[in-house]
Parts: sequence; structure tokens; C-alpha cells
Amino acid sequence: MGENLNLAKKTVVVLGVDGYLGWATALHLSRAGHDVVGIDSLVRRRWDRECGTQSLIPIKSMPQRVALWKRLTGRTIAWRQMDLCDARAVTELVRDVRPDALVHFAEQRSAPFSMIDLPHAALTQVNNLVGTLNLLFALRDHAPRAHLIKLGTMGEYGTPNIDIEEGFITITHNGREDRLPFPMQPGSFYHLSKLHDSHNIQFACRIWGLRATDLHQGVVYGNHTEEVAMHPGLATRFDYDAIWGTVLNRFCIQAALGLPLTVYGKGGQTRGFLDIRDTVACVRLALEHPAGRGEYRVFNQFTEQFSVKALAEKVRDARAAHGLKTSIVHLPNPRVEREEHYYNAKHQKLLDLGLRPHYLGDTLIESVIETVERHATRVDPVELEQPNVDWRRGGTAGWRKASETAAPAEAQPQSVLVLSSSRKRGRPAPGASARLAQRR
Ligand code: NAD
Ligand code: USQ
Repeated sequence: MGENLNLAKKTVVVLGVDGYLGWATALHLSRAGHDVVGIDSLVRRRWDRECGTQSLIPIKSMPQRVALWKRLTGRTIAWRQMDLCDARAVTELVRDVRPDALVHFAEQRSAPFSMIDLPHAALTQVNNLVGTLNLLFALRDHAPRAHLIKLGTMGEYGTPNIDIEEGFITITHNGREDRLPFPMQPGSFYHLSKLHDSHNIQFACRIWGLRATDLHQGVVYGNHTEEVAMHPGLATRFDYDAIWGTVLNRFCIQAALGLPLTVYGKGGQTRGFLDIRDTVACVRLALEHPAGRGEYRVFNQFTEQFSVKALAEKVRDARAAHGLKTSIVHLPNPRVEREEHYYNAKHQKLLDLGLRPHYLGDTLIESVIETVERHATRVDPVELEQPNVDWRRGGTAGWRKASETAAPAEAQPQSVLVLSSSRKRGRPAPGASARLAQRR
């Protein structure tokens, strides 16, 4: 396998291809001429059933989606259902495909989900950490030159009272200087799982000479990329509920339905944001400009920063331009987070590689709201009114009620880590399987 630097066609595995960002990215990379293999366990569809949630925009099954893509473009996305926590399957995948790169989206990605109770916190960390560890060992043994592009999160940094650098900071201490990982203060068990992954990946690059890009991504909004917009059957998922919906997507849906925009607490919480079109562009830039051998690098992947309150006001003002009145409510904050703080995060490296951002404007807000309006009958307004997970106490009575009606008791997650014990030193264990088992 050659290094396939820069613009050459690459064989890329997209892990988490059935998800919001994985599907849009797979289409984008496939259209750019890369050979894409798409992997997903479909566990997110199961978590939706457990939580009583669903994508606002109906999404097709994976076989239907890849068949439609083939029909429209002639391009193949090779689809395989697979759990990243199955070490043997991951090893076989990497050994068979010998990818030039892997884009890893395949994790439990909701902060509220990870804060429901112990089983959900454990499920999140086991699923995310074991999946990534399985990948690292498979890469060491079968594709050490492949480039791992891992979706991390800006939430790994927290909200320090100093500027946030891209992964590393140079510190002078007692007269000596070093370039060290930036201090991290994640805000949920989910965000912590991303930080633990970052440490594991950085360590693997250092000791095994792997190459990795950790994309510390901000909150994503929007639901259209050029490829997704080609056909309604190519739609990517769009979450709006209090567990999976991200803040701007929620505000757009609340505005479309004439509901108040739910700002948690004072609303001074400031985060980095980006349009989904920039997510797919950033991943492609990372892919086509790979990290060097043994290099672990971090790109802060967002284009603008806003406070939650400022975002709500933007949505309200965009509606007011059409004569529509939108109200903003401040709910007691279910999370433990700073509501007024300094925030200035660097995000230069992707711009240096050529990213041309799509900034948040009224047109985008309006277009998201129009999409929402087309699917308004699928909205459960209860999901938009009150948060149902509290950082101090876990899932609220609202959460328990929704999950009890949504799924039988035996479908509740019970994380169990099953690790094969027979191992030969330095080689993948025959039949090794680190699996997160859930009672179904
Ligand atoms: P998503 O839930 O829509 O998609 C994740 C996909 O991964 C799902 O289809 C799920 O079935 C799959 N998956 C999870 N665990 C798996 C496993 N063990 N094996 C195989 N497949 C598995 O999430 P998303 O919004 O597309 O986010 C993708 C990634 O980007 C996540 O890692 C998330 O942490 C990161 N991220 C997302 C955002 C955002 O705003 N959506 C922001 C920053 C970072
Ligand atoms: N918020 C509100 N009102 C709402 C929903 C959220 O005020 O109705 C506030 C939250 O309190 C928080 C901010 O909006 O301060 C962002 O919340 P969010 O749910 O949009 O985003 P978050 O939980 O941080 O998680 C999302 C993705 C996650 C990703 C992360 C990027 O679900 O996968 O890692 O964004 S970041 O925030 O940069 O860590």
C-alpha cells in the first residue's frame, strides 16, 4: 500500500456511515472520487427506539441509500453492518480493506444520553473507548500507514479563562519550556469519552508510529450538503429532541412550530459552531493532507463562535424579518456548565488548508426552518419544551416516562464488557472480541 498523498484517489473507510455526519461525509468523499467503504452497527436506530426519539426527516435503510447513490451517480459505497466493539470484525475489516484512511464517526455522541444514569455513562465510555482501541490495534497490526481521522469535540477543552489553542500549548514552568497537550475540562461523561480517546490515539501514534488527525469539532447545524440535496432518498438524519438534538437545530424547529426557543440558564454559554457543509469539507481536507508517520495532530473544526443566547436572538430576528414573532425562554439549566465566561478558541489550521466557510446567515436559518416545516407532522412537541436529563440527578421523570412507553424494560442498556482472555503477546488474539453486549 502506497502513501497516496494529497489528491490521489484513496480507499477510505467511513465508520458511523448511517449517522447524521457519517452519511453526508461518505457521499461527499465518494463524489470526490474516493473509494468508500461504509460501516455502522445501526445501534443509533436502536438507541432511538429506547429513547422514543426519531429523526425529523425520515431516513432510508442503508441498503436503500447506497443503491440509490449508485443509481444516481454510478458510484459504489460498499456497505457493511459491523460493531466496532467486535475486535475480530475490526481486525478483519482493516486486514481485508487495507484502507489509506479511516474516518471515525462511530460513537455514542449525546452528552445528555451519557448523563442519564450509570448504565448510560458506562455504555457511552465502553462503546467509544473500546471501539477506538480496537481500531488502533488493528491499524498497528495490519495497516500502520493508514491515516486515522477521528471525530473528537471542542467540548474536550471546556471553557477555560484563556485562549484555546489547537490541541497543544507551549508552557514555560520554572524556567523550562515544553509543548504539551492543552489542559482539558470536559463537561459530560460523553465529552470525557472523547478526551480518553484522544489520549489513547496520541499514545498509539507515539509508540507505534501511527498517524492520526483528531478533529475537535464544534456543534454542527443544518441538514443539506450538495450530495444530500441531490434526492430526498439521500436525506441524512436530523435530530431535534432533548437528548440528540443540537442547539441550533432545536431552535430552528422550535421557531418553525411557533414554540419558544429554550435557552438553558443565562445563555452566555459560548461554543464553536459549523455548517454541515463545512464538516464534510474539513474531513476531505484532512484526508487529502494526511498527518505524517507517527504524527498526532489536532484541528479545531468550527467556523464561528456564538453564545446560546445570541443564537436564539439570531433565529428570532430571522423570523421577525418575515413578520413572524418568536419568543425566547430561559429555562433552569439542566446542565452544570458556566453560563457566563471568556471564550476564544483558535481555528486556523483548516483555514490554512483551504477551508472556505459557510457562515451562519438568515438564509440558512430560513432554509432549515423550511425543511422542518415540510416534516412538522413528525414532531413531538414534548421533546422541544423541557430537557429530560439533569446533570445532577440524571434522567428526569419525563425521561423515564418516555423510555418506558418507547421500549420494553429488557431493552434498557446494561453495559457488559466481554473480553476474550486468551491472548498471545504482540499478536491480535485469535477470536478476540471486546464487545459491548446489551440485553435486547
Ligand atoms: P450519529 O449518532 O448521528 O451517528 C453516529 C453513528 O455511529 C450512528 O449511525 C451509530 O449507529 C454509529 N455507531 C455508534 N457506535 C458504534 C459502534 N460501536 N460500531 C459501529 N457503529 C456505531 O452522530 P453524528 O451527529 O453523526 O456524530 C458523528 C461523530 O461526530 C460522533 O463521534 C460525534 O461525537 C462527533 N461530533 C458530532 C457533532 C454534532 O454536532 N453532531 C459535533 C462534534 C462532534
Ligand atoms: N442548549 C440550550 N438549549 C437547548 C439545547 C442546548 O441552551 O435547547 C445549550 C446547552 O446547555 C449547551 C449548548 O446549548 O450549553 C450546546 O448544547 P448542544 O446539545 O447543542 O451540544 P453538546 O451537548 O455540546 O453536544 C453536541 C453534539 C456532540 C458534540 C458537541 C460539540 O451532540 O456530539 O461533541 O455538540 S461541542 O459542544 O463543541 O462539544
